[in-house]
Amino acid sequence: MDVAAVTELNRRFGIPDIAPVIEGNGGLAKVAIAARDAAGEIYLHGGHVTGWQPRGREEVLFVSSQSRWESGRAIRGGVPICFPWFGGKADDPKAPAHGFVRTTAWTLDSIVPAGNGVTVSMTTESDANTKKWWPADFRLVYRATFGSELVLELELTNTGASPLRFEEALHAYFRVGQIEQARVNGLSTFDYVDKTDANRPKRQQGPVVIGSETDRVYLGTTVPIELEDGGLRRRLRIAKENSRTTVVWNPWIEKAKALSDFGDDEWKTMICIEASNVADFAVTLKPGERHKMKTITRVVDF
Ligand code: TA6
Repeated sequence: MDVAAVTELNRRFGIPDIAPVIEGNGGLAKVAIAARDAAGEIYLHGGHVTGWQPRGREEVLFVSSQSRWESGRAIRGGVPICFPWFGGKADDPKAPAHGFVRTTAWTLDSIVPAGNGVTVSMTTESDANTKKWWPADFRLVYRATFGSELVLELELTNTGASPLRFEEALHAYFRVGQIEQARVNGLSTFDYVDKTDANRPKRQQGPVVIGSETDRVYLGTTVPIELEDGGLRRRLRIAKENSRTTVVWNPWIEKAKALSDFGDDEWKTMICIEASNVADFAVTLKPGERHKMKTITRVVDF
């Protein structure tokens, strides 16, 4: 985006000192939040949250040092928005992984104070480009509130005349001190699909610990979960609404090497925990209907 366009966005929407619109990496426009309760940032590219640091705490989100910052490519890290499908598109191997909204420019609608934090709202809608991949008419509104909690709301409206069925995920990358010292509590006894083992169905017993490539879709999960991080000596409490699957991913050694926008050793200091509605838990909306998936993340003492 050119400097004049960023300057104009800042004039229209920026909150001086607390939430200006500035040029971020790759010249992409971002809202840079420096509020009393939190710092953070969100790019118009992909509606992509790339930072959240509650006051008195360390940065919570992971962003790869090798990430690309260009239209048409997803930022590696932060919270990519996966929509309207998750992973590969079942009927089109040429379609972009995780859908098309994480690689397009969203429209900035507002930046408003929210207590001692800030809420940024963005929108993306169906158009001729999206219909090349997916025929539906839709409007997607994303509200990100950066405060003592990170609250992300993804609201879809079916603006068309026929029902639509979609998958969605807030594909959040969290920093950890050392992945072997991390564990995810709250998924015990849930069934999951193990994508590293031919999608075999399995059942979780106890906390999720990471000791190899991990790529799991936990089914029917609606409860809050906790990321316990022995390395950074903190816990993240991740609650959600209107989401019935949770994805847990760490690429481990070989997959990390295979990703050109991910450092070979970065698997050691990240884990993805993704509120989602995927596979059998995809959502169907009638014309005019709305659906809002929400996550609420908070840092609590170790
Ligand atoms: O959420 C886990 C996953 O579906 C993995 O299978 C892996 O592909 C990851 O997403 C990253 O996908 P991306 O398209 O961002 O490289």
